[in-house]
Amino acid sequence: MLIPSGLPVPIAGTDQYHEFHAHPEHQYLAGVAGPAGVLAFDPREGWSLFAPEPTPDERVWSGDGVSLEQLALHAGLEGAAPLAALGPWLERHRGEPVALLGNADLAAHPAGYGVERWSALELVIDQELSARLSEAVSAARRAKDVGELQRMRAAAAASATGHLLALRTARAGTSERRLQVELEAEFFRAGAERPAYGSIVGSGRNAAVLHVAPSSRELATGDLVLIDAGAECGGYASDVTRTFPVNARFDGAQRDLYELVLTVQQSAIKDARPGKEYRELHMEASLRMAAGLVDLGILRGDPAALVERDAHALFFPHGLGHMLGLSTHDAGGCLAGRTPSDRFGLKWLRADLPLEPGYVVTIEPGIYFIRALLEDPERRARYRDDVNWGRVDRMLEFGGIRIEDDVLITADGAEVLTAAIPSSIDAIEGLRKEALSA
Ligand SMILES: [Mn+2]
Repeated sequence: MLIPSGLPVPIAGTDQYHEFHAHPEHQYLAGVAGPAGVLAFDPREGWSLFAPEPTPDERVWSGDGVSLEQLALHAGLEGAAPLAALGPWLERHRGEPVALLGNADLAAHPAGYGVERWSALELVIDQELSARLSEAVSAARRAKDVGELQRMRAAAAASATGHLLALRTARAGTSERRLQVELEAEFFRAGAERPAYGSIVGSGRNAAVLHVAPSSRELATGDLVLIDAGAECGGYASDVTRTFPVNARFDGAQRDLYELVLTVQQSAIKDARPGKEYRELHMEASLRMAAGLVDLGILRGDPAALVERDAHALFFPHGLGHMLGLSTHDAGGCLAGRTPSDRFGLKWLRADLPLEPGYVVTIEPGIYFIRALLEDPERRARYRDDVNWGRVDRMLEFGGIRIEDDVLITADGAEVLTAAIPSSIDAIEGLRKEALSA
C-alpha cells in the first residue's frame, strides 16, 4: 500500500509554489504533512515513511526543513527513510499488486517522488483494493479521538476570536476585504496556522453568492454581512458562518428571515444525536424552512408538498452541512454505496450517514435570494404557483443569511464546539451596538 502526500504545485512566473495541502489520508496515517512524502505498508515489513531531504540549493532558499528523525518521531516510527530509498523499496515489490491511497499523483508524476522508472516496476494498481482501503480509512477518520478533538477545539476557539472581532468592529464603509484581513489576522493571533478554507465575506447582495470571495465593496447602512470563515489548528478545520446587520438592529424582513434560519439551525442541533441519519436532519430542516417561508408569505401551499417538489431549494439550495476534520469537507461524508441524489433539493447534500459519537459535522442552513435561480425562466414556470413572485422580485437585492456551527456528536446528543460565537438576535444586536458606539 502506497499513500503519497502529493507534490507541490508551482506558480507560473515565480519560483514559488501554491500553499501545500497534504492529502488528508497521508496526514491522518503518517501524522506528518510535508510535500512529496510517501507512507508505505507491506504486510510482512510493516510501515515505512519516505520523505525528501533538501538539496544544498533548497537549503539556501527554503531552509533545512524537518529532519528524518523528527518526521519519524511524529509518525510514531523507528525511522524515516530519504525519498531515494523509495525506488529500491518499489523494486523489491516489482510486479506485485499495490493499493494506492492518498494523492494519486505518484502514478502520474513518479519522478516528482524520485522514482525514475515507474513503468518498468510493473506494479499493478488494484483499484478495487484501493477503494476498499480508502473507505476503511474514511471510516476510521469519522469519529475523532481525544487528540483530534483538542485541535478542533483550538480551531473553534481561534475562529471565535476572529468572528467576535468582526461582529464588534464592522461598520458602514468597512470593505469586505478589510473584514477578511482583520478576521484572519485574529485567527493567526489566536494560534491558527492558516484559514481552513478561503474566507467568504459577502455584504448586501453579495451575501447571496454562496462562496463569494471578499471584494473591495464597502458595507452600507442597511446591509446584512455574511462571513463564512474558519481557522485551522494542527491541520484540523473549523467552519463557521455568522450573518449580522451593518446597523445596530435587524430590520423587518432581515429579522423574520434570520429568526427562521436560526430556528431551523437550533432544531437540527437539538435533534443531532447518535443513530440519527444526517439526511433526515436535512429533510426535517427543509420542511421547517418551507413551513417558515409559507408563514412569511414567500412560498405558497402545503410545506410537505413544497419540499416534495424542491420548492424550498429555490431559497435553500445547499445541504444542511458536512463532516468536518482534517478537511473542511471531511472524509466519508457519504456512506459507501450511497450516492447523492440528483434532486435539486438534495444534490448538494455532502453528508449521508447515521451519526455516531465522536463525529463532527457542521449544521448550516441558509436562505438566499439568488438571481441565477430566481430569474431562471424554467424555474419560474415550474414553481409558478408555489412562490409569491411579486414579493420575491422586490427582494432580489436582499442577499442571504447562513448560520453555521461545528457540532460534536456525544454519547447522547450533541455539543456545539463553536458556541462561543453568539448567534441569537439579542446577542448579535448587543455586539453591533457596541461596534457602532465605539
Ligand atoms: Mn461549511
